[in-house]
Amino acid sequence: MRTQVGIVGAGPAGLLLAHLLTRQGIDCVVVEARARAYVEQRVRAGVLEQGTVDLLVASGVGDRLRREGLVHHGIELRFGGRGHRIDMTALTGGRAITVYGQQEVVKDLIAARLDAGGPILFEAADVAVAGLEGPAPAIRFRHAGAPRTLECDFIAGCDGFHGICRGAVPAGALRTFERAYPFAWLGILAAAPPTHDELIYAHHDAGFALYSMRSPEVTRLYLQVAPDEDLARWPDERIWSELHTRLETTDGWRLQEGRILERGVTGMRSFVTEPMQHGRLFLAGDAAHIVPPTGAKGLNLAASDVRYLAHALIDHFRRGDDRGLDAYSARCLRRIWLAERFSWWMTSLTHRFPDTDAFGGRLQEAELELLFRSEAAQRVLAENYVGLPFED
Ligand code: FAS
Ligand code: PHB
Repeated sequence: MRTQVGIVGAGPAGLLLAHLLTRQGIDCVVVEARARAYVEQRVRAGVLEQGTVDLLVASGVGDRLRREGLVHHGIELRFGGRGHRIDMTALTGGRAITVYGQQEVVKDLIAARLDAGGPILFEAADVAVAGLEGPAPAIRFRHAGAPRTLECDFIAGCDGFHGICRGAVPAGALRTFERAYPFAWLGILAAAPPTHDELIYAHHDAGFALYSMRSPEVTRLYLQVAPDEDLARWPDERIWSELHTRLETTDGWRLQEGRILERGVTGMRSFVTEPMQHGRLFLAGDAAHIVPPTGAKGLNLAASDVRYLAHALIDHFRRGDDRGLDAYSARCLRRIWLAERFSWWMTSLTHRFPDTDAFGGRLQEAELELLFRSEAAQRVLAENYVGLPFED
């Protein structure tokens, strides 16, 4: 088989790239290891930056997002039993976030691609890439039991953190930067009507907690737990009692419980690969970088990477202009490091670190107090949270 751009991975990065390229008549094929049903039900992120929403709407896959997405103009920070709202829209000249499940974005992109007759090869096995440094790289895999080779002009590695593309780059050609956190998140989806109409980030002596939602019927909640936490040690009652403890305020706000629909533990790490290109392989999304979810940046960085990559590939195929491809890695990394900094800062601000001493604990509280008092500090948080404008 032959195509212009071979895309490994049908997550948000791979699917959005395929969508943006196909709209401009660039030929591409998506090769995905898992089945469609699995990819469409995987619960992950839920917050879309202004720029991500604008991109999805402008490229014609924003109808359901606009109908069902929950637009939020602020978030709340809680500590010491008190809450403080950050009016993001007022502080950023009108920008906002939209709460819309990642799997809904994936469903919309898969539907749009199949409607457009664009190929997605689900359940591809033994996927490997080759010839990255030559003029005609290839993706090799087994599909429907038969060995297949997809010859490409370029390969987009959108196969996530545990994919094969980053590992296919010769040792020494990439440099990685990493930070692991001494905790994880226990996340639940619950059939409980939201008790609050915006997200709540709570700093508590017992650990961090996050109140989020997916719809008027479903809430999404997270608890800071030990890095190797065993879910079996968290019966429903214990999860709810811990959420009540960490989220409730002295003014009587009370969390509404409901049947737990889904639960999981997610590790926390910061990770960046430099550069994000090797020969004719371009890495995008979690294949190149990971952020702790506290800043709600994971999905949004994947979208901004492929926005730059699509522009660059279109310039290459349309005009033979390779400046975008040559600048791809540096352009993405400037935005990625800003998001890494923000995600690390939000995590440091709101979580309990086992090795924090008494002095460190007071500094954390002072940082939160500053946010309660200083509009300038709130503006920096708001600008980063809704998403910094793209620097094109
Ligand atoms: P993805 O991992 O989404 O997609 C990669 C795709 O490649 C997958 O479909 C995978 O099956 C496929 N693939 C892998 N190996 C392959 C191979 N060898 N061949 C072919 N295909 C292959 N972010 C938040 O902001 N909030 C959250 O609450 C949040 N929760 C998360 C929970 C978890 C468990 C994880 C892992 C991430 C979470 N994130 C969250 C971050 C998340 O949103 C990611 O940033 C986002 O999924 C990145 O999208 P992609 O880069 O497309 O990678
Ligand atoms: C979510 O809704 O899943 C969510 C929201 C904000 C975060 C992380 C996850 O920071």
